[in-house]
Formats: sequence, structure tokens, C-alpha cells
Amino acid sequence: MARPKIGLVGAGQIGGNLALLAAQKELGDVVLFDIPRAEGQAKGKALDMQQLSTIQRFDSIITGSSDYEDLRGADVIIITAGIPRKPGMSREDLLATNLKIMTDVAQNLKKVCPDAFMINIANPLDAMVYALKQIVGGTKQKIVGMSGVLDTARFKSFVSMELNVSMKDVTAFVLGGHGDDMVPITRLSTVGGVPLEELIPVERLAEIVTRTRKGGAELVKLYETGSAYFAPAAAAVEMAEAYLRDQKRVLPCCTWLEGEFGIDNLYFGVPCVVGAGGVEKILTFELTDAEKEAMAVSQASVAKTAQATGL
Ligand code: A3D
Repeated sequence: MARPKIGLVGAGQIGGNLALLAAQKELGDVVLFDIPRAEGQAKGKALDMQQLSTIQRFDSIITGSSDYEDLRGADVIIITAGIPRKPGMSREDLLATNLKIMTDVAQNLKKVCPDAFMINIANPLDAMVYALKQIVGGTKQKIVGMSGVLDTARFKSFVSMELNVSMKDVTAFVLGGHGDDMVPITRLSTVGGVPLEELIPVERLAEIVTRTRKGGAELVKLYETGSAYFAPAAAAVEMAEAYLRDQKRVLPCCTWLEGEFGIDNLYFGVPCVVGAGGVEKILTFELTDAEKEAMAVSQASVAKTAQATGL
């Protein structure tokens, strides 16, 4: 059987790490794509990693390209084309620039691989996934956004650091839009099965929630010239792996809602089962009044930005 083809649109900071992680896991052959102006970067990173493959001993082939034809028939596409934040910027500040880029990307992907499982990472996340879906068409199961896996990873890392316990034993998830009003569900988070709310005092847990919500900005401030790239790449590769290997993983994804959690016609972060069918199922559950309120705040800001795309 031929190896799956994984197209990475954007060969910048996240794109390079996506290529490395996907190839190290031997998820398939990787095409690292960028615009002609950045073709050298795409081809250079690909060649560098191909040489690395002989040391780390993986068989995936990594190539660089600025020709959409090389993405024809891709099984998975991960999009990072777009500018990242600089200190002081909100994700919404990226809308005008990144919408133009997404329009170009989506129109081309529609021609060469409309049936691929597409994971968007470009910000403002929820609105960009919406734009991608509107332009490519295709099914809602196959067009998703990566945000919840990263936001959850941030929350879990802060909890494991706080309690000095293995991150392997922290279970948590973060719902809602990928903005400062995302919704970590602390009530259902556990450490080795013990409810988190019994292990960390209320005020301290609130501080961890705030740090999670501002987790992206913390890294933008430290990096100064861009945003996070290691963990975002790992998060999207986890989603791609769940699809390619039909793992039926339960992952928080930005997906199209039609009434789930009382939210209609919006790309929003909720727990999903990801397997060979893409988003095969959304897991719904009863929220408390406080959680519903927090979700409504996040929903309102995501809806506002989605509307601002004019699509
Ligand atoms: P960066 O290193 O600048 O890479 C972006 C790449 O996109 C560059 O190589 C550009 O040349 C390329 N590009 C620009 N226009 C096009 C186009 N029309 N077609 C194809 N490629 C193009 O940025 P990055 O990798 O650090 O971040 C990429 C995006 O991810 C930004 O929008 C970030 O805000 C976003 N991001 C999202 C998260 C989430 O959790 C959702 C986390 C971190 C970053």
C-alpha cells in the first residue's frame, strides 16, 4: 500500500516542526509547501530533515514545494499559512491578513485535494476554519481546527507542574473558542482519578485557568518575534495520527456545531471522536450554569469574528 500523503501548507516555524514530528512517527510522506517567495525555506527544511532521517532511521520522505500540484490527492492537509502574533497583538488583529492568505490557500486546496482531512492552525483559529470550510466545501467531518488539544496540553502542563505529578496522570480538557475566554472544564479534570478541584485551592486553580487562557500570549512575549510552535505542531500531529490510524481518539477539536451544547452553525471547540471518518462523533454532556455562561461568552466572541470574515 502506498504511504499516506501529508501536505503541510506553510513551511514556517510550526510547518517545520509538523514535518519533523509527522515523519518521525512515519505517518506518511510529507510535502512541505510554501509560497514561491519562501520556496527555499520549504525545500531547505525538507532536505535537512531527509538527511536527519538516516540518523533517526525513519522511512518517510519529506519534500519541499511551492507548486500546489505536489499536494494533489493528499490524505491530510495541515494549514499554518498566515502571520503569527507579535507582542501586544490579539489573534483577532490577524484576521484581515490571514483571511486573504486563507482564501488563496483554500481555493487552491479545493482544486487539488478537496477530500483531504484538513486541520487548520492559522489564527484567528475558529474564524479561519470557518473560512476554509466555506471555500473548500466538503464535509464538516473532514474540516477541523486545532486549538483544544494545545489549550488542554497547556492546562495539563501547568497542573502537573503545580502538583509535581506526572503529566501522564493528569486528565483535563479545555472547550470553547481559541481565545482568552476559552473554557477549561476544571470540574471534570482529574489527577489519577482524583478530582482536581479537591487538590488545588479554588483561588490557585483560578490562577492556573487564567495562565492557560493567556498561554499563547505568554509565549508571544517570551519569543518576541512570533508565537509558539513546538506544542502547536505536536497537537495537530496527534489529530492527524488519530485520523490516519483510525484511533477513535477523544480530542477537543474545533468542529462545526449543529445544536450540540445548545450552539448552532458555528465552528467551536468541543470533545470529538477522531478516526478514519474524521470527526466521527461529538461527545456532549450537561454543563453547569457557570460553565454554560463561560461557553456563551466564548461563543459570542467566536461568532463575532466568524461574521467578520463576511463569508
Ligand atoms: P510563520 O513561521 O510565520 O510561518 C507561516 C508561513 O506561512 C510562512 O512560511 C509564510 O511564507 C507562509 N505563507 C504566507 N502566505 C502563504 C500562502 N498564501 N500560502 C502558503 N503559505 C503562506 O508562522 P508560524 O508557523 O509560527 O504560525 C503560523 C500560524 O499559526 C499563525 O497564524 C499563528 O498565529 C498560528 N498559531 C496558531 C496556534 C493555535 O493554537 C491555533 C498556535 C500557534 C500559532
